[in-house]
Amino acid sequence: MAKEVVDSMAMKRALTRMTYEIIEKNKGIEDLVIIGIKTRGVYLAKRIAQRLQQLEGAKVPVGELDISLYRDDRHEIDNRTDPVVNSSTLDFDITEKQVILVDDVLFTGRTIRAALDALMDQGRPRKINVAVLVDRGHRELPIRADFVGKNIPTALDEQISVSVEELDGKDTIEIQKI
Ligand code: 3GP
Ligand code: 5GP
Ligand code: MG
Repeated sequence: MAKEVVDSMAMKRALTRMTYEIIEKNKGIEDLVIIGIKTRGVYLAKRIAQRLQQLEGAKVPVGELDISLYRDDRHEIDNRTDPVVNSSTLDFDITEKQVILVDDVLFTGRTIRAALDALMDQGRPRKINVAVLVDRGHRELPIRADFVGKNIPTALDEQISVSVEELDGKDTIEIQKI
């Protein structure tokens, strides 16, 4: 049974707070680019970019990375397989930029590691920061997020389900046993 742990208002507030933190930490939005990890990370990246524009009055480039678990015969989520980057839509150069990498859930850290690899192949950013809506713990690599919406400690047999208005018709974060 799914239990709602974050409702629509709380999710919006968390994204707004993260946006303020990004502005503060980067001392403005100059040279900032935002890259979302598909699928839901992209919608969250776009929301942060919208808020940055409202608050600072300037457009920030938004790109997408498609990362999936590297196995053709995969029918269900298998965290024993390392993620790889499938495709990316970055129509801007990241050299010397301050990159904010956005994902919905941070778990083992393997997705972020794959994303960092892919970004490094594309140029030399001045700095990369990680923003996630949910940190559910259980890291397997020395990776952490710089901006966190909610820390939600989980058991390994629990799953976090993030819904976004654009895709799922609602903004919520739920937790359930699998
Ligand atoms: P997302 O693409 O919007 O992030 O990985 C495919 C989808 O499955 C993801 O959606 C994610 O929300 C969901 N998912 C739920 N639990 C897990 C998990 O433990 N590992 C991975 N990789 N994805 C999960
Ligand atoms: P990691 O690579 O850190 O183990 O997992 C991060 C990626 O897997 C994220 O893109 C996220 O979508 C997905 N993921 C891992 N655990 C969960 C979870 O409990 N819920 C959801 N929604 N996604 C998860
Ligand atoms: Mg994701």
